[in-house]
Amino acid sequence: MGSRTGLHLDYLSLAEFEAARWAGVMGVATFDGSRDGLRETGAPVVEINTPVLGDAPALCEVWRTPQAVESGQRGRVRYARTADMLFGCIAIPENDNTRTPAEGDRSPLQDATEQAYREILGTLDALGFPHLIRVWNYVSEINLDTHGTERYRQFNSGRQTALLAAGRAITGNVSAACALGAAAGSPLVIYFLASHTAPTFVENPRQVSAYNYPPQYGRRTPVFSRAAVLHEPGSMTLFISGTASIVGHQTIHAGDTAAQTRETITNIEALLDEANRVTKSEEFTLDALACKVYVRHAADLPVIQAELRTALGPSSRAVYLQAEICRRDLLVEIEATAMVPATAGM
Ligand code: 3EB
Repeated sequence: MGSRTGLHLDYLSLAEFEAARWAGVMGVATFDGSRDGLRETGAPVVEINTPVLGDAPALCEVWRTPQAVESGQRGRVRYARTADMLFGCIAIPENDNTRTPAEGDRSPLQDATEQAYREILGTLDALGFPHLIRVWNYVSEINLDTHGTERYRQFNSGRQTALLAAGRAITGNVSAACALGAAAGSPLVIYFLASHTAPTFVENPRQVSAYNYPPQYGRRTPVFSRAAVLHEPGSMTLFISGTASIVGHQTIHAGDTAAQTRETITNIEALLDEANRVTKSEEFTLDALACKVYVRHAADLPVIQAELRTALGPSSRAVYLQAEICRRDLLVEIEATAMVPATAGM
């Protein structure tokens, strides 16, 4: 999906990707270890361990641009850049997570997260792309308690600490994001898009901003915006963060997968309305979305698929991955991207 002038996103099978044009690829994410043969693009390939569900074998998430692309590496960050945009990724193995922690010890995940974000933010500074638009975070065993706290909270600590150390905001103008589980033993994997020009960040009027969550969800808040709009000449891209069945700051419909899916779609509709309002556009609609759906229990796939097809229509674009979600009571999380013509005057 995408305009001729701006960023493009496609979800393709490996065969489709190999048949498609290679020019203009900024980055590729793969989800089930099917990256063989992708290496020689020059663009970064992100390997994420979240099994693909349904009938989409060897799924590739492909980010393309009509602009000239140059790829490179800085520290452990592999990247591809155009004149306006940066795609990058980093994978950091965690050390010795089985070691019995000493009192007050920092966890290996907190360290890995902090290091990853320091390298990412350092790369943005060095290459001159100050605006982090969208970040995808994959954390193995995200719901496991170690070192006295859940690993998602350890991740939040590391992320917030690194942002503060870099002198960056931890509320307000912060990137859209998602944070999901990945198979045990996977490294911490993070990929991102950044830009020269400031995006517009969007919050959901139905939800407390995540960066303002009360302390019951962890001493260090999750730092992300509910959505971000990238403005390019002739096009806009809306990045909707991982969205779930949360109203206010509370999970609702615990145990009911269908109701959680419907509530999540209601949250996404609220974000579309809000994105249209702040960009003075009418273009952001449910049928413009390409959705990536994270399913906690693979057996819930048919229920979630049925709800999504009802809400989005038969032509809806959605890919499904099995992943743990960062609250134990959440059964489904949906992220989405929409590329639409630019609004005059924005
Ligand atoms: C939520 O709304 C669900 O920590 O980066 C969604 C999107 C969630 C991003 C993150 C977490 C993150 O709080 C979880």
